[in-house]
Amino acid sequence: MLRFFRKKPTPPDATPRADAVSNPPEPIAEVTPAIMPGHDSAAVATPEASHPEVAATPAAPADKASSWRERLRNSGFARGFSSLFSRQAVLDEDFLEELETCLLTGDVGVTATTIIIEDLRQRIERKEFSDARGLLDALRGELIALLVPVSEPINIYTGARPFVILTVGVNGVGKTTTIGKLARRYLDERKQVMLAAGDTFRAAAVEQLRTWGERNGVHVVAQADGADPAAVVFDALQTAKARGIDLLIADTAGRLHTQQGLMDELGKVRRVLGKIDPTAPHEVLQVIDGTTGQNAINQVRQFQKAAGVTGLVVTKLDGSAKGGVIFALAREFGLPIRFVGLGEGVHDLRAFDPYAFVDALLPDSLVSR
Ligand SMILES: Nc1nc2c(ncn2[C@@H]2O[C@H](COP(=O)(O)OP(=O)(O)OP(=O)(O)O)[C@@H](O)[C@H]2O)c(=O)[nH]1
Ligand SMILES: [Mg+2]
Repeated sequence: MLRFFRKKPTPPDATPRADAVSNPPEPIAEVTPAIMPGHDSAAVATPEASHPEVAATPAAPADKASSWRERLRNSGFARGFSSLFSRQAVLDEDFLEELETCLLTGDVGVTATTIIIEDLRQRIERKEFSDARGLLDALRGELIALLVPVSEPINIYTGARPFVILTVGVNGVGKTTTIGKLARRYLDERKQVMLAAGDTFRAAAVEQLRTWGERNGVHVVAQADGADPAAVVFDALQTAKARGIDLLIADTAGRLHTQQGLMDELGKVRRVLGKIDPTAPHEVLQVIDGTTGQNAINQVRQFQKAAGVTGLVVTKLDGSAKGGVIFALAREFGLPIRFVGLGEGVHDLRAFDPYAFVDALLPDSLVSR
């Protein structure tokens, strides 16, 4: 356990930057109201530079926060906070220890937890706040500050045609489902979408992707089971180019990050895409199961090495996932979290919004200002 109220040097770059909270990033392609500067002047009031506390940071609009909260209500993280805060504890060492336990058991990870707790401890020593409410308010800011730098949406409007997304990840994390949801999303933006059935390993995989294709009226390029996945995506990119498709999304077979041979295969898939378009794939999207816990860190490390991951999707946050792994991933890699999966339905993929996410995890009373 970490000890509180003791002096400990803070690593130079360890403190979450308060300015990250006060300056939401410029939106790129997909903008959510909670992070759109100027969208709602009341909601996005910029905190005074000299007072970086989060009391002044934008709260997600109430309807949005409640819809995220509805989906995340089973999160162990949310439940832990709710129980801690409902006890109206006074701000003492025991309270901070409980908070630390909450973060650790919520999958936030030791590194991010240490940073958050140490920062809060220093702020208590500076008497920036003196009650539990003030502390939780500060915590909200710390959590948001960790996530704001990784809340950069995918920008498929780069001029690349087609823009190619390669999805990767371990078995069963939600790759194919995410592809189905993404197809729907971009069809709704009036983009021409095509899918590549690069999972030739599992017999039912092509069928599963075809079903999503049929549901959305999207063409799926596929070959027989057991075909070389690199050949499938090569063929798909050629077809997509010839047809002037805007967005090609390639599925791949789930693989354990420890299976070196299968991991190397992803490198080959990347290379053949590059033969047709040297800038492809434009996005390597790793899908992470939000219930995985700290193992997600190893997964990302290995897929990053093998496939050059450029963005993350964290799925299944609607279930029993603790949700905290998002903070651990943000701290460890700084890779953009493009989307989160909040259910199995076609519309249950949300562009990641750090304000709505954090506000949904924290007790109601804290965010309804
Ligand atoms: N509750 C919930 N379930 C999800 C979500 N995303 C995916 N799933 C479910 O997770 C299961 C696995 O999803 P798939 O899309 O087949 O996963 P995959 O990564 O393609 O699996 P492999 O191809 O076998 O590696 C399915 O039952 C999906 O419905 C989500 O955001 N929430
Ligand atoms: Mg699949």
